[in-house]
Amino acid sequence: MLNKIEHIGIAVKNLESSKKIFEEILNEVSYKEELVGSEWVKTLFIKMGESKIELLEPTSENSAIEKFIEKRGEGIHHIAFDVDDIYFEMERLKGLGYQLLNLEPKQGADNKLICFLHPKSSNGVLIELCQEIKNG
Ligand code: CMX
Repeated sequence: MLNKIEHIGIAVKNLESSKKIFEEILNEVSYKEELVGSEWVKTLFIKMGESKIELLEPTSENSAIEKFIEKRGEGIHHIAFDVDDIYFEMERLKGLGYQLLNLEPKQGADNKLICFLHPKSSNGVLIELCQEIKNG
């Protein structure tokens, strides 16, 4: 089941200056900064009700976020949906013909298993499925 919008990802050039902007707008202090080495990205999360805003700053020219900013500038990069069972949803969407970026879920930021759908198969919107990793 898809439960809610878990977060909206925003590509930024500089996490520090964007942190100030989004903390001011949301009137909320960020709760986590995390480097995701495998994705060449530094992330920062700010809570907003049941959802979050995730800021993403590229740490290398290999980063998809770097390519995105070069081509389109800073802005909304993806929408992430919280799911109960990411394996089930991946199979379901693959069966319907959607292009998954990975065959198995990957470890993402903020203690999540994640999988992206290619924006070409979803009207130009990059969609992330994410499932909280339950510890213990
Ligand atoms: N939204 C919509 N369209 C996008 C896009 C985005 N975020 N990023 C790229 N595109 C478009 C490109 O403009 C390009 O369009 P055209 O063919 O019309 O020029 C097309 O998609 C292909 O883009 P590409 O850069 O050539 O890239 P790939 O096909 O190799 O990339 C993509 C696939 C976009 C899904 C991937 O690069 C990506 O963004 N992956 C997600 C990475 C990410 O967000 N990691 C952070 C994870 C942190 C966490 O854990 O939360």
